[in-house]
Amino acid sequence: MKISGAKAIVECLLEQGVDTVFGYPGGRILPLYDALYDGAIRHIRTSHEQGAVHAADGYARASGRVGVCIATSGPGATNLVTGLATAYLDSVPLVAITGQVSTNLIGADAFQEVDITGITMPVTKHNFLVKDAAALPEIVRLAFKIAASGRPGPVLIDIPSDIQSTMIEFCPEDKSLSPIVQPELSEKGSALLDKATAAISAAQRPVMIVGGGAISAGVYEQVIALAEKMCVPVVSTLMGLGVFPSDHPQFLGFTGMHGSKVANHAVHGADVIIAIASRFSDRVTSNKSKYAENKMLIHIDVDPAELDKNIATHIGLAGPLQQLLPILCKRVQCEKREQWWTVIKGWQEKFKVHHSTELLSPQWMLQQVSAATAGKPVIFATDVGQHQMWAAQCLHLNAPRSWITSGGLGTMGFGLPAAIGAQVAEPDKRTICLVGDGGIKMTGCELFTVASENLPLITIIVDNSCLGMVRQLQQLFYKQRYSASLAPVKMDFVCFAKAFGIDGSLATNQQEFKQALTTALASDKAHVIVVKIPVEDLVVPMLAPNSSLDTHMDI
Ligand SMILES: Cc1ncc(C[n+]2csc(CCOP(=O)(O)OP(=O)(O)O)c2C)c(N)n1
Repeated sequence: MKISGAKAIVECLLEQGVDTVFGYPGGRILPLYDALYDGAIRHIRTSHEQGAVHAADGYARASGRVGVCIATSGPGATNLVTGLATAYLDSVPLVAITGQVSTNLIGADAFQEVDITGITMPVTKHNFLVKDAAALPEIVRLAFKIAASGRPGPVLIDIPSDIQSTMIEFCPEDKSLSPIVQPELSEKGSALLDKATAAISAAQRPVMIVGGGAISAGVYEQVIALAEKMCVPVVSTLMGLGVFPSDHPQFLGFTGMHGSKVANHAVHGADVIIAIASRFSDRVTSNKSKYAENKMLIHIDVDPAELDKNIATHIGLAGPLQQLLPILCKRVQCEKREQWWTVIKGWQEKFKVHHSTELLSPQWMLQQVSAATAGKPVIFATDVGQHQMWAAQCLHLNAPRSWITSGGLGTMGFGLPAAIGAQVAEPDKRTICLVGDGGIKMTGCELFTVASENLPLITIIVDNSCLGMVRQLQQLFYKQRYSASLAPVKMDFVCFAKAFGIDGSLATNQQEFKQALTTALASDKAHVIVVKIPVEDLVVPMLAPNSSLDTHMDI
C-alpha cells in the first residue's frame, strides 16, 4: 500500500496504541497535521510547545504508556527542549516528533531551521533525523521501542517536510521481529543476589529505599512483598512516592533534603541500605561521604550505568526488576528486627510533627485535600517549589502513578501541563494540580487547554506572593536579601481563571478553603482554587547543603 510519509506516521502511531497526541502546528509539520485531520488520533493543541511536551510527559507518568508530542521546526522544536530534559532526568518514555525544513535546505540556515537532533542529543535517550522516507515507519517503531524499553526515556524524531510528503510503500508492523526478550539471570547475577541475601540476613539495621524506577518497572507488589518479608523500614525518594502506601506501617516517608526526620535518621543509622531503582541523587544523599559511612550499600537498578555512578556500592545488581526482586524475595529470610524497630519507633515519637489546626497553613490544606480524596481515584501533579515539598511531605499517596512531579530537573512550569496530560490519560481519575504563584505564571496559559478540552482538572494555586523556595534559601543563606524573589504586584488568579472561562475560588481562611474544595470536587468541571498563605512559611525539615542526614537545620 502506497501512502504519504505523514500518513505512515499516523499508521505507526495507531500500531503503537497511541490514542492521544499533544502538539502545536507550524509550516514544516503541516503534512503530518493534514494526516491527523482525519481524526483517527485525538490531537490536543496546547498553548505552547512546552505545554505539549509536559502534557505528553504527564500522560506517560500517569498511564505508563508512551507519551507523544508534536512541534514544528525551529522555535517549535526548541520549545520542547526543557520538557525533553525534564523527561530525560526522570526516565519518562516520550516520543517527540518535530518537523524540519525540507532535505534540500538542511544546512542552508533556512527559515525556521534548527539542528534539533544536535541540540537535544544530551537530553534524549536517542534521536533521529529522517533522511530516507522509506525508513520512516521503521524509525517510528524503533523510537517507541527505545523510549519504553530498559530504562525509559524521551526519543525525538526530526522529519523534514518533504519526507512527510513523499509517497512510500507501507507494510504493517511485523510484531514477530526482534521482540524484547528478558535475559536469563546470569551465574554472576545469581551469586550477587546470594551475596545481597547474606548481607540482608546479617544486617542489624537495614533500610530499603524505593526510587522512581520502581514505578517505571511496575514492580509495586514485588517491592512491598520484599519489604514485608524482610520486615525492614522503608523510605522513598521524591520520585518513588506512591509505590509504598503512605499508611503502611513500615513506611517512614520520603528521604533527602526536605524528607522526614525519621526517614533521614533511619537511613543515617542503617547498617545496610537496599536501594531499589534509586540513583542516589545529591538531593537524596546530601553529603555523599557521610552518607556512605559505616554502611553497606546494595543497589538494584535496570540501568548498569547507574551502579557506582553517584556513590560506590558494595553490591550492585543491574537487570530487570521484574526478574530480580522476586528471586531476592524468595531467598531472603523472614526477620522481625525488633530492636531496630524499637529505635525507629523512638524516632517516630521524638520527631512527631504538630501542625497548627487553626490557620490556613499549607500542611492543614494538604491534609484536607488528602482527607477529601481518600479512597477515591486521584492523581496529584505538582509544580516546583515549596508547595511541591509540602505536598510530598503531607499528601497521603497510596497508589503508584498517583504522584507526578519533576524530580530530576525541577522544572517550574511543569505542573499544570503535566496535570493536563494525566487527566487526559486517566479520565476516570480526578487530577489535582498543585502549583505556586510563580509557576502558574510560567505555563498558566495552559488553562486555555483545560478549557478547550473541557477537562475536570482542579488547580490549587498556593499563593504566597513570592518565589517561595528561592525566598526561603535567601532567608537562610543570603542574610534575608530577597533579590528578585518577592512579587511587586499581586495577581488576581481567580480573575485569571475566569478569563479562560474556568470557575475560581479564593481561600483566605480554613472555612473558605473547605467550601472551595467541596465545590470543586462536587463539580465535573475545571476549578481553580487560590489559597493565600503567609510569605514567611518555610519548608521544614531541611538539611543544609552537603550536611549529614542526621543534622537537620534548626528552623
Ligand atoms: C524553570 C525554572 N526556573 C527557575 C527555577 C528555580 N526555582 C525553584 S523553586 C522556585 C520558586 C517557585 O516559586 P512558586 O512557583 O511561587 O512556588 P513556591 O516555592 O512559592 O511554592 C524557583 C524560582 C526552577 N526550578 N525552574
